[in-house]
Amino acid sequence: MNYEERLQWLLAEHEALLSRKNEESDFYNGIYVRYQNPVLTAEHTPLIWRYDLDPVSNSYLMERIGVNATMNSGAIKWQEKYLLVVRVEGADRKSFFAIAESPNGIDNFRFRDYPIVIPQTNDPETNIYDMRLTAHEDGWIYGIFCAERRDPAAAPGDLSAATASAGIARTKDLITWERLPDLKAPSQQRNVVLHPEFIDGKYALYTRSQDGFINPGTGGGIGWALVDDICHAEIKLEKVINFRAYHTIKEVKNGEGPHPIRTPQGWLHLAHGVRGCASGLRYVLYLYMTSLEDPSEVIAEPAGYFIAPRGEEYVGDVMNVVFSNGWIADDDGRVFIYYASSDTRMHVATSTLPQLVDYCLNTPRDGFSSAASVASLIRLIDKNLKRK
Ligand code: BGC
Ligand code: BMA
Repeated sequence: MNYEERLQWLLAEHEALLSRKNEESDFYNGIYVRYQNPVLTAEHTPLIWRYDLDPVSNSYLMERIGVNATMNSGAIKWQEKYLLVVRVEGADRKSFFAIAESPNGIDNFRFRDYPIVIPQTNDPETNIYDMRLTAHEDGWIYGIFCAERRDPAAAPGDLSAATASAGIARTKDLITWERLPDLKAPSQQRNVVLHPEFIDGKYALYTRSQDGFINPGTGGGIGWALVDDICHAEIKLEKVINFRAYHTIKEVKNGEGPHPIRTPQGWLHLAHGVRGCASGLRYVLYLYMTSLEDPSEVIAEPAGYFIAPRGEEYVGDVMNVVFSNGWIADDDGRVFIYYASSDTRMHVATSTLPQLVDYCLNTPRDGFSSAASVASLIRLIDKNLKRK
């Protein structure tokens, strides 16, 4: 093939991938529907990002800028489209944000031509990732993300020690972003999420304090903090609202996913839980609910995970991981849950608010022992066997 033939082939393959229809998979649990194809992969990124399409300067039609992964995406419905603020990770390991939009939320996601330019503070970070979007009642759309820097206290030969803090940006049009100062906090913070409503006239943040870059240490779980001024956000008082616990799916770490969704029965939350095993850390997703009167008070939490890796989802750059920082509650009650598998690609699962609330309110809670799990199981078996 000559240059022109190869280019035409490349364009046709790319278009076929982007316009491929996504069908429901045969996975069934009655709680949510999984789809056959990922909604975004590195191959979905535009060819104009990766190739120099000038036959003179790129006669081999080579990739000039490699993309490694499309993962942990924030989500929002915007002008009748389902929009993801995707964490795109380059072959150079730097992450950045780019918007991909779809007419139906399950397929035909297309990236805009340009990535998002996030202005830097006067302490520029090395890497940014995992944006949570919140259309706040103050009229702005906020994006809170992790801003990572080399640990200033690292020994000269230690090129891994890092610090995580919460970067804050806001926009009104999802095109131009204003950067606010990073969240001031007594500890490192990676998973910070803005609650969509004012609480007692203040901004409310879900937090996850951590003693070190990886280790939550004494950090007990997902926290809650009220902030007076989002333009100079500072955590003064942080209380833990969703605790880690021994021998659960969130023994090692947990963190809020996207912001919770208001339902008549309470705020519906999606979070990730992490446990250690011989092959490393295992990341799964779980749901819990908090009260409408006090969003920091947990009122329901099913035992165990809601989504865990399955099939090809296990495989990727960081194996055995599902992670979510974006979901969309549609006007008709449908919920689109966007999750990444193994830090590599994006998927969607769909459900409805009544189903997810039913799941939260009627799935047995964790009894924290094998004996308690057996007791729950026997209660269900008894109930089923007593039916005529
Ligand atoms: C990576 C994140 C990861 C974090 C903690 C960062 O350098 O980019 O994906 O969650 O380290 O392991
Ligand atoms: C982190 C997260 C994600 C990532 C996960 C697994 O701590 O913040 O960025 O998906 O680890 O690598």
